[in-house]
Amino acid sequence: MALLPILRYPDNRLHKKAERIREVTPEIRLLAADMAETMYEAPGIGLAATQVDRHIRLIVVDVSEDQSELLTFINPEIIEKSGECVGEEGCLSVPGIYETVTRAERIKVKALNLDGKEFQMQAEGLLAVCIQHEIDHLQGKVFVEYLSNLKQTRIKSKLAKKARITA
Ligand code: GNR
Ligand code: NI
Repeated sequence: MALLPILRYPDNRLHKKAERIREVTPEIRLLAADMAETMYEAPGIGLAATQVDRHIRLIVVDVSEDQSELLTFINPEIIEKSGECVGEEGCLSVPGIYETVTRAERIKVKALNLDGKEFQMQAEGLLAVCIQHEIDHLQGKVFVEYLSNLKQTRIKSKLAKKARITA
């Protein structure tokens, strides 16, 4: 297993659109395991392949307190959504920034598991928010794009400044 470097906003690679996975190979399973390790180490509650510069439709999520509920979604699709839920979001690719985003409260997702088998799952609350956040990454969308242009500009310069200090 290996820890993978996480892309930091602003980075054009975070806006690439991920490709559908044609076959769940051992390489995909290894990437999913490395992504889970990277997510837990960060620590975060989700990670999309886009964030580790792999532009394929793969996400991992675990919103449990004790890292006991790892979920892997391959080619995830939201097939139903309802309600609204307003909450603070953060992102491992946008460190130190927390902003309010409105999402669907409840979703139904269809995906493949690591055996290449299709499954469906209902989610609500934080799990639903996290899955929507990760699927956005696969579309090349970072949560700050829901904010005003002014806020996006401020976040970009704040992170650029921080990168200059830490580099
Ligand atoms: O760790 C994470 N926390 C989080 C909190 C609120 C809404 C979404 C998230 S996802 C984030 C990890 C991450 O950046 N995934 O892409
Ligand atoms: Ni994120």
